[in-house]
Amino acid sequence: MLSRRHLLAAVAALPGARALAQDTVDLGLPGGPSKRRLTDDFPGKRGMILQRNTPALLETPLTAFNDGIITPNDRFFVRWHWPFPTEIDPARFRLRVDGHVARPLDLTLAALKRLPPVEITAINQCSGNSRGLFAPRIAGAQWAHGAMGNARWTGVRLRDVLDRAGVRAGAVQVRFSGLDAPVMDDAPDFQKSLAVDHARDGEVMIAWAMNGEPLPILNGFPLRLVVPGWFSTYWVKMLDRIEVLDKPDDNYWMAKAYLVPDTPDGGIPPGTKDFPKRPISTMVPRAFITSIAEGARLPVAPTPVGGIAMGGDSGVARVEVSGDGGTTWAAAKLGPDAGKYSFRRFDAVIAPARGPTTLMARCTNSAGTVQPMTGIWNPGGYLRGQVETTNVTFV
Ligand SMILES: Nc1nc2c(c(=O)[nH]1)N[C@H]1C(S)=C(S)[C@@H](COP(=O)(O)O)O[C@H]1N2
Ligand SMILES: [Mo]
Repeated sequence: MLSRRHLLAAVAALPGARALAQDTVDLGLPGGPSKRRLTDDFPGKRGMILQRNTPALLETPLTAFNDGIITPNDRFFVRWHWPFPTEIDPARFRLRVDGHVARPLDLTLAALKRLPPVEITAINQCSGNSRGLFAPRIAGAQWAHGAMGNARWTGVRLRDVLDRAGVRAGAVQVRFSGLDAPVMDDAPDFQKSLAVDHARDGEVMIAWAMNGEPLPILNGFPLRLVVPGWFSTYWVKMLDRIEVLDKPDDNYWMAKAYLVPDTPDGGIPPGTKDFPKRPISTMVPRAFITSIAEGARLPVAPTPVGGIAMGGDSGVARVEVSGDGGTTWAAAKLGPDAGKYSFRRFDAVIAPARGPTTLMARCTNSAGTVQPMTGIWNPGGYLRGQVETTNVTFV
C-alpha cells in the first residue's frame, strides 16, 4: 500500500490535480457554502482564502499559524470596507492632525519618523473573526478563524503626535480616518474614535512597519493605527487624518456599527430585539489547535497537539489541552513570551483512545479569564471566545 505521503506526491504529479487538491479549502461553516478558493492574485499575498475580491477580503488559512507566532506579511489577512488607493506617493503623503488642538499639523512621513520609535508585537483580529461559525447564521463576512494575525509593529506613540499638536482642555475623543473612500456619496466614510485617555496611553501607536518591512498596501501603507488588545476595527489603515473631538463621535461606524450587547460576555439570545449596546472594545482569550486539521485520521499513539493562544487584552497565563472532548485536561507547555498582546505557542502530547474524538485547547489569560465551553451569540457575530473543537479519528 502507498503511504499517505506517497499518495500526495503521486496526486501532485498529475496535471491539474494539484490545483484541485491545493487551491480550495473547506472552512467547515455550518450555515452556508463552505468551500473557498486559495489565491495568489493579490500583490504581496500568497495562499490566501478568497472571501471577496473588491474591496479585498482575504483570510489566512489556519495551517499558516502553525509555522510560528508571527504571521508573515504575505499571509496576513486583509479587510476593507471601501475601495482604497493602490498607489501612494510617500513623498507627497501627509498625516493631518487637527480639531480640538493648539497647533494643527500636516506631518510628512519623514517628520513623523523623527519622533522616538517604538515597537510592539500585537494581534490584529477582526471583530467578526469566526463569524461564519455562528449559528444561527449572521450576515457579514463569513470568516472562519483566519481573520487575525500577529505582527511586530514599528512606529511612534500616538501620544507623542498628539502632544506635538497640543490637545486642548475639553477634548473627549480622538477620531481616525484613512485614504479609502465610499463609492456612493451618501455612504459613511470609515472613521473610528478612541477616548482621549486611551489615545494618550502610550501603547496606542501609529505604525509604518510590520515585521520589519513597510506596511503592505493591503494592510494600510504608509501608516496605520495599532491599538493593542483591541479589535482591529479601531486599527485604521492608510491613516491620513487624526481629529481631536470635544464631543463624543456620533458617526455611523461608532454609533451604529460595531456595537455589542451590553451584557457581561457580549452575548444575547438570538432574536432578541431592543437591548442596550456598547461599542466593541477589548479582545477575549482564545486558543486554536493548528498542528492537526479537522477530520484528520491519526494512528493510536502519543500524539503532539500544538497551536497558538491569545490572552485578549492581557497575556496568556495557561493553556490546557483535552484529547477526549473536554472530559480530562492537561497543561500544555507554553512557548516564548513575546509580550502580552502577542500569540503564544502551546504544545502538549495526548494519549488517545481508538475511535472518533474531539480535541480542544483552552486558554486562561493573566487576568484570570478562562475560555467558556459554550459560545455566545449576538447580531454582529462578534466576540467569539468559546473553546474551539477539532474533530479527529484515531485508527
Ligand atoms: N482605512 C481603513 N482601515 C481599516 C478598515 C477599513 O475598512 N478602512 N477596516 C478595519 C477592519 S474592520 C479590520 S478587520 C482591519 C483589517 O486589517 P488588515 O486588513 O490589515 O488585516 O482593518 C481595520 N482598519
Ligand atoms: Mo473587521
